[in-house]
Amino acid sequence: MLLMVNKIKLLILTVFVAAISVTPTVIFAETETVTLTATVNVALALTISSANYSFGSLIPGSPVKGSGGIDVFVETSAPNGYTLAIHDSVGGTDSALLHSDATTRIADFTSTIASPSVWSSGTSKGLGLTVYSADTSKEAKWGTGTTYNDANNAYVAVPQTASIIHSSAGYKAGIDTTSIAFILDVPPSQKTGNYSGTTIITATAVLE
Ligand SMILES: [Ca+2]
Repeated sequence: MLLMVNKIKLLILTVFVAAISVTPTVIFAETETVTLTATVNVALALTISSANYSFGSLIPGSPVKGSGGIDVFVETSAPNGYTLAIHDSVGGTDSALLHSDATTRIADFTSTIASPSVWSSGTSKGLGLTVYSADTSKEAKWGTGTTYNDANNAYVAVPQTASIIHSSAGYKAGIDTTSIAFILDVPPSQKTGNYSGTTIITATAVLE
């Protein structure tokens, strides 16, 4: 009898275990969120439409302006825009244009960046620079010209050390373009021959 009771208990236990095994499994799930952060530092890219500016042949007294201006392209994330500066690293009133004798130079135009002046054909002499177009706020001092050879352009000497010729304020999402051009005339006494030289354009991001 006792054995029978135990068998019954065993049977009950077996049924009970089987009942647990068919209970659906409970699935637990949790989520976590990953927050991404990054800081982009200020960058600036400067390119120009042409690295050469040829005046060709010049007859003293008849100014020449080359065959087109140079577009200066600046792309920057700077919150307050950028400035454009120019210099020639040549002291005194000399321009970058140096004779192949390595001694004789063509003079700078007389007006300074602080106060550009319109070219007086036949009277004005030297190498002059103008800013004739700007996507952002061309300064009024550069005159009302809109093309590289516009008679309403106002010109300056290229200084020895970098000086700002244009300020482009504010952030821009794309490329900002400023256009510059040169003019050249010399006195009748200017030594004949070939002259060449370089000027340097600098774009500087304005952070604050
Ligand atoms: Ca100069």
